[in-house]
Amino acid sequence: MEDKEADDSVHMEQVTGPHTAILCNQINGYKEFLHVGPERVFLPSFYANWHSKYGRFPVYQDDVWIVTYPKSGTTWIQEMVWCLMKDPKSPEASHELMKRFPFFEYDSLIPPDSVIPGVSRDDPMQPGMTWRILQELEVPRVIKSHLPKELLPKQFWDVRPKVVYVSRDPRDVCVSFYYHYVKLQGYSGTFDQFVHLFLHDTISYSPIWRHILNFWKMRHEDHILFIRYEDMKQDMSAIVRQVAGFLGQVVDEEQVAWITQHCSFPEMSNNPAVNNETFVSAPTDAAKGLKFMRKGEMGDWRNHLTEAQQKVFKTWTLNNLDGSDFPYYQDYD
Ligand code: PPS
Repeated sequence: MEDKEADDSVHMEQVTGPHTAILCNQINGYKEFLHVGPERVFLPSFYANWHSKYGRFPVYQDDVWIVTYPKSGTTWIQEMVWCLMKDPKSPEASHELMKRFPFFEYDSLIPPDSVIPGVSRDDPMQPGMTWRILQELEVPRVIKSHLPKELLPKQFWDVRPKVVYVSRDPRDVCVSFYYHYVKLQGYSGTFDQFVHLFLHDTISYSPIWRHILNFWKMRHEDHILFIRYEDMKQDMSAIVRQVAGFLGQVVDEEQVAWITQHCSFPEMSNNPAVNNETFVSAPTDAAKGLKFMRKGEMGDWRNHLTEAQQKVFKTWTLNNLDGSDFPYYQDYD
C-alpha cells in the first residue's frame, strides 16, 4: 500500500521496518499495518477503509462512550455502565455485550471479505455487522472504542457526549495484551519480543502513553470521567457510585451492591454475555485453554517482567511522563 492521504487529510503510511517484521512473522492472518495521523497510531491496514466513515459518525449528547487503550478493563466498565444505563434484570442483559454495547471500530480490525467461522452471518463478529448495529442502537446509546482522542468522530468535541475513560498500568496491559495476541492472533513469538514490540509502539492502538495522557489532560472537563482499573479493583462499589453520579443515574445501596457483585471477576468469568468465550481463538496449541477473562488482577507484571525488562519499562515510562503531572504506574522495586 502506498502512502495515502484520506479525504479528511489524515496522513496514513504503511509501517515497515524490523519491529513490524517481527510482528508479522509471529502472527496469523493480516500483516499490513498503518501509522495513522500525526501521532502515528499503529492500526491494521483495513482501518483506512473506515476512517472517513468513523470521522463523520453522528454523535449524540446523551451517548455514553467508553474509551480505553485495549486490555485496560473495557469489558468490565462496559458491563457496569450498561447496568447503570439500562435494565440489568431485562432479557436484553443476557445478550452478548458486542450487541448491547458495540465496539465502534471493530469492523476496521478485520479483513472486509472474511467470514468468521463458527458464528452466524448476522453475528457482530462478522465484518460490517457492527456498523449496522451502530446505526440501529437505541438511545441513549452506549458505545465502546479504543480509538485515541484524535481519531474519534469529529462531532465528539462539539457535542461532548459522556465519556468514561479507563486507564490501567501499562505493565499489566502489556502482559494481558500478550495473552490476547497469543489467543486471538496466534502470536508465536516470545514474551520478550512482545515486550519489545509494545515498547516500540508496534501493537494495535499504540502508543499507549499518549492515549492515556490525552484523556488525563481532559479529566476535569465535565463530560469526561477518568478512572483507573486499579481503583475499580480496590473499591468497585465506590466506582459504581462515582460512575452513576457522573451519568446522572440515581442508585440506592442495594443496586450498588448488586452491580458490584454482578461485575466481580468470578461472576463475569461465568457469564456468557460478557466473558467473550465466543471469540474465535487462533488454531494454535498455545491459544488453547487461554481465556479472555484470564486473571483480572493488578500487578501480574511482577510475575512476568524480568529485572532487565522492568528497567527498560522504567526508562520508557519516565521518558513518556517527562513534563506530565500523571502520578501513577511509576513504582519499581
Ligand atoms: S479488550 O479486549 O481490550 O476489550 O480487553 P479489556 O476488557 O479492556 O481487558 C481485559 C482485561 O480485563 C480483565 N477483566 C477484569 N478484571 C477484573 N474484574 C473484572 N470483572 C474483569 N473483567 C475483565 C480481563 O481478565 C483482562 O485482564 P487480564 O490481566 O488479562 O486478566
